[in-house]
Amino acid sequence: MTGVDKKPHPDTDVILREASQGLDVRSRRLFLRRAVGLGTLTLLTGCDVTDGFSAEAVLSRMSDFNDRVQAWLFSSHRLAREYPESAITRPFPFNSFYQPNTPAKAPVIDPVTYRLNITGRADRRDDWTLDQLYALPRVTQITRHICIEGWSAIGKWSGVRFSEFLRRIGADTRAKYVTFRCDDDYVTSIDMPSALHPQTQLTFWFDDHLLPREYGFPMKLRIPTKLGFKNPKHVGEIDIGNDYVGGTWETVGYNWFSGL
Ligand SMILES: Nc1nc2c(c(=O)[nH]1)N[C@H]1C(S)=C(S)[C@@H](COP(=O)(O)O)O[C@H]1N2
Ligand SMILES: [Mo]
Repeated sequence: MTGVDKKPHPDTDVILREASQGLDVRSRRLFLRRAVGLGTLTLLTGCDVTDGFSAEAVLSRMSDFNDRVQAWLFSSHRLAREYPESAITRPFPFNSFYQPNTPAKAPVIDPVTYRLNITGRADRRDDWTLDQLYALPRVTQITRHICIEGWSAIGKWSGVRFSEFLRRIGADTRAKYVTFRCDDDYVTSIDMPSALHPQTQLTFWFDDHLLPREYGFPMKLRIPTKLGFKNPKHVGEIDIGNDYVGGTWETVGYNWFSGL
């Protein structure tokens, strides 16, 4: 296998409760049964790998299966909970894939020369300057960020709805994936329904200030319906296409869908 730590998340109960919030009692029970079922399924298959086959191949097929089951179970209309200002976690935690895992190592990006590149299946693939991006219609959310490593925190993020941005660049929304390449060489990709989810946000402001360097300057994608590692910071290129690219953590075994 891959050495991915499978310890239960300390906030699991809170997260499941919030994900099922707003559903009637019947749907909530169904949701919880399915959520538990998915975990059990993975566990059973993990234990089943005893003969001939490569464990990695089986598990990666299992993970693909989970992705499809989850995409089917959790419609793109389910909303993550939003919180009041008083719930914001201060200071907000920092996390990175590079070592040492410290804000001092975060990439230094010049706001004047920075350009966002658009590649793949979009009609308008011109580069964007930060001033052009800052002029887009702005929305704000206060939501919980959940890291697979076992912590969560509530933050306030502002920017443009990603669905609105995709509309402006004439993205082919029938394409399967949106891939994000970041200026610290981090990569992740998401499915199109998640990209079009109303709370998925291209974020330029954090807690009413320009996104600080350590939290992803000049831009991150905020997806409150997905785990933290599916929220790329320092985004430099957005690619729309049908080829599965995976991502930095996905490649070492984190489940690609990782969300609702
Ligand atoms: N470019 C980039 N994006 C990234 C990461 C990273 O190392 N580089 N780490 C991911 C992980 S695992 C988490 S938990 C969050 C951390 O975001 P934060 O520093 O704002 O808490 O960013 C995600 N996006
Ligand atoms: Mo994370």
